[in-house]
Amino acid sequence: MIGFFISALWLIIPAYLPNSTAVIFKGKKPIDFGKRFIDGRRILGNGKTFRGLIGGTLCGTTIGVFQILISGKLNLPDFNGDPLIVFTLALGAMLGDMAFSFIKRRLGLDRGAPFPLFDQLDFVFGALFLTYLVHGNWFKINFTLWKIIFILLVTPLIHLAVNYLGYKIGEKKEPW
Ligand code: CTP
Ligand code: MG
Ligand code: K
Repeated sequence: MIGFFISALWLIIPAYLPNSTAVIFKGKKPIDFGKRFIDGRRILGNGKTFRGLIGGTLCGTTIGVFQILISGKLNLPDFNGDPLIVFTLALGAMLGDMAFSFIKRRLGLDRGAPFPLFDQLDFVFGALFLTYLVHGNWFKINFTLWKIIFILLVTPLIHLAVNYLGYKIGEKKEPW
């Protein structure tokens, strides 16, 4: 039982890390180049920068490769020993985060405005979706329905705790 919880969290770590490290890597150049959408609002907003995207993806991939290396010793999922799988999880996380910034702007929510549950889960949706698309076989074997449900339930709690920490140490403007 405990193995189920630990392996579920283990599988999603390469997607967790990009989100928290993007805050630390935050850059200046916004991915939407400051451009506006047809509704007159920013496409993504100043909270999505190239540095954040690249730094977050690299950090997620790095920890994933490290996980691959130690997975055998710990008897945990080994991502097929494939760095592309952990890269996909990390990149998917950042793309999911961007996708929901796009949706937030369309809903008229300013950068940083809270969008409860979606702020906490956008990167998980993105990571799972992209990995399902690109590595479908591996995904179906490793992300069972119960693991996905567990991840969706526990992630908002972990996310809030980590962001609160980031807020406290001054890296984040809002505690969400
Ligand atoms: N960040 C970044 N580049 C990214 C993602 C995040 O630079 N691709 C940095 C930004 O400084 C951002 C912070 O990480 O403000 C926190 O990320 P997030 O909460 O996702 O962004 P918000 O500022 O809340 O913007 P949005 O309303 O668009 O989600
Ligand atoms: Mg936010
Ligand atoms: K977000």
